[in-house]
Amino acid sequence: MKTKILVCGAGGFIGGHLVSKFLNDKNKELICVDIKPFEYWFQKYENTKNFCLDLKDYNNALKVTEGVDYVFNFACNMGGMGFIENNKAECMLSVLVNTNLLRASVKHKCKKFFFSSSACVYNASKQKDTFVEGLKEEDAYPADPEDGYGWEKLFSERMCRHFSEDFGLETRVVRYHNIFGPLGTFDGGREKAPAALCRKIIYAKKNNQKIIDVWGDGEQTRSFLFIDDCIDGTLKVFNSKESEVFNIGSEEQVSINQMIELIEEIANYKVEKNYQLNKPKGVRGRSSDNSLVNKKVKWKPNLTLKEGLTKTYTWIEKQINSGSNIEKFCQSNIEK
Ligand code: GKE
Repeated sequence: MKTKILVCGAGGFIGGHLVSKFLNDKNKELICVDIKPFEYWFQKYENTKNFCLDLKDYNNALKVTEGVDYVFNFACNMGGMGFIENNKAECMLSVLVNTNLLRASVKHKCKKFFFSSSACVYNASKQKDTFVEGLKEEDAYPADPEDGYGWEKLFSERMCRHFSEDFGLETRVVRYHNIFGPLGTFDGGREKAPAALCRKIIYAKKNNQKIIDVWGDGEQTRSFLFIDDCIDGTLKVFNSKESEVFNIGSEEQVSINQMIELIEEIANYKVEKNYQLNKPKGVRGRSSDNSLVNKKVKWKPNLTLKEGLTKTYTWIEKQINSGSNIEKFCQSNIEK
């Protein structure tokens, strides 16, 4: 008997990479779901069962979870700072997806449920300075997460915990810290800083422009995790016996200006920066503390930021140079 795995949000960035990782395993049957029409999926495969469905409808959640062993939920309405700061209600509506999937998983006696949470759950007071100490899992409480998106993630984390306690559904939850890499959004408003800044420098170099727009003063700090490390961490947590919430992030904290310098080196092109102080900036500083996940699950990232950015830059440059459809795709407004 094959193991039946449901990946929700399979047309998106992380979901798509997870499906691609599972593809060669002949013992797995993959069911892929996304709200986006198929032509907009980042990765779509012939030998998987693919559904374009809105999981905010409970009947759809019931339909796709039937007979499933493992559920991975990446489905949510999200994006970088430019998106989540201006679409708080939309972001919070993703709570329906997770609620429906949890209920349906209990009903169909699924064996394990994975929820993708975010570093946006962390208490704002721990993120007021640049180059902050890495956030430990316990720093999510007392609760003061990112408005909208972060509250939804924190609430859904707790719902997983209580479904586990009250209904015996085994759950795994991780908090992703700004995941980036190829086959992710790089234009259109949902893109995060690594892809956005690669894109801006690629366009500047192509068009011989000297100046790029940078949101904020460039001194704000973050850590960014490459997608391959994210998938590795996701599977290590999922397959482990540990059921607490874990960070999946990098501890290599840089300022946005420092990240731009790395991209300049990759591009072999220097730019001047037009700092846009009225654009969405988010927290002042954020990074991951991986001690817990390292100790309990033996996971840590492998790639440096520069290695990850090199792969990402190369992929985005290729998309832009080939006039690929993916740009159009990135601009698509998923839902109104
Ligand atoms: N998106 C973007 N685009 N950000 C820029 C740009 C730009 O062109 N230029 C500078 N920035 C700055 C933002 O102002 C922000 O201070 C920083 O880069 C990081 O922005 P981001 O990558 O969009 O998102 P955040 O790290 O602030 O927040 C993201 O956190 C993740 C979890 O760590 C969220 O948007 C979620 O996507 C996610 O949960």
